[in-house]
Amino acid sequence: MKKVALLTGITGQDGSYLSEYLLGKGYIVHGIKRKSSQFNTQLIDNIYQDPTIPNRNLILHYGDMTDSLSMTKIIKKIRPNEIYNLAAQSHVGVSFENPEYISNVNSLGTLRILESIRLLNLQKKCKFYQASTSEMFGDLVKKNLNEKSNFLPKSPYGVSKLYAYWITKVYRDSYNIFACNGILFNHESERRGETFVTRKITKGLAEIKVGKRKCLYVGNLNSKRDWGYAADYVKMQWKMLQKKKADDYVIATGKQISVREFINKSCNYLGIKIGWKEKGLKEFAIVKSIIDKNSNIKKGDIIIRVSKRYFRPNDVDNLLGDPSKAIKELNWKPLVSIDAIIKKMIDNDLKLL
Ligand code: NAP
Ligand code: F7E
Repeated sequence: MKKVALLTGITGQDGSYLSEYLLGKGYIVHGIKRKSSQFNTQLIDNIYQDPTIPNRNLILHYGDMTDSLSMTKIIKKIRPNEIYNLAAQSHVGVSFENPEYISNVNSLGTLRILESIRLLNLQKKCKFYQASTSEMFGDLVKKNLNEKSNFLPKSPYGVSKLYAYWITKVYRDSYNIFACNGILFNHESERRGETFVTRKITKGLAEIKVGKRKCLYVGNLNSKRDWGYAADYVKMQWKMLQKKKADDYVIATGKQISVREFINKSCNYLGIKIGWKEKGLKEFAIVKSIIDKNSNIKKGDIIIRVSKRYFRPNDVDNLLGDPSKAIKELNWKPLVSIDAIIKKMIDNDLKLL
């Protein structure tokens, strides 16, 4: 019998990679998508329209994390072996603008699924994965963060995800549901949303390179992140649910760089040598030389500026994970370096242009 998986957030970065991975493993994959005014399935169209994948193996349902009736109805109909709860309002900056909605989706949405598993008596049949996040840590602890570190979230997003993390543990301990938290540090890819800083940089610099844009405006350049590759990380989401015992795992690379270094590396890959001038909100990057003489950029062009608009009321500016437990117990190690991620993202953004 084929295993049946249900993915919330199937239209997002991780949902698209995980569905490909599960289909490759022979799963029947069901995904929940929101009704939107425009098509929102771009990231899964390749598999949805793939003639080699039988229609019955990838099935989409309309639903919403804020609507318990729709969620319960789908779970009752499908009776999945595994649920991957990837849906979220996932932008930390935006969570300061709509904290109530983000909590409804991220916190109560998780509770709604766990309650459905319990009320439908699926405890023995259905395993549950919760997409937890390094944002729950905040940045007060400067050393490598692991499963035993304290949580000190600094944004409505971080707090909403901390509720989801704890309610997952509470349902595991109280009702014997096989429920795991994957505490994933930032992971990026060609499919990353365009408002997250890495994709904003790779896409923005690609546009500058081909003459479609003059300058890119960013926020906190000093913020450091432990950036990994999304297609690599989703495999760990599956692996957690294959263990004998449900547990929580940090997935990270154990290395970090700043936003400024990410820009330097990206420019380097594009053959643009830049220098940084001034400090704080006045800081900018100026072109010192370019390898490609046919490029639209000239020496002396200012291609990056800082804008107050992209600062958050409160930012986590130092995140570094310790993935030792996952390396040991899930038999894993991060495979894709930050330089390789930048190359993949820029090559893709140039191709799209
Ligand atoms: P993403 O690209 O932003 O995808 C989020 C998904 O959630 C999209 O499919 C989105 O649908 C869906 N969604 C949002 N609101 C919804 C609602 N009310 N009802 C139903 N679906 C809704 O995020 P991602 O990068 O793939 O991340 C996957 C999960 O991991 C998220 O929970 C995120 O918080 C968490 N996480 C991400 C990272 C990271 O670095 N990427 C790290 C740690 C944890 P639409 O397409 O309709 O918007
Ligand atoms: O910001 C700084 C910003 O929005 C990274 C989500 O997937 O990972 C992600 O959250 C850093 C922050 O990701 C800009 O202030 C500077 O310090 O790319 P980001 P995030 O906030 O780390 C975690 C693990 C998740 O769980 C989330 O779902 O970069 N930064 N300038 C900027 N950030 C943005 N977005 N735009 C800028 O212009």
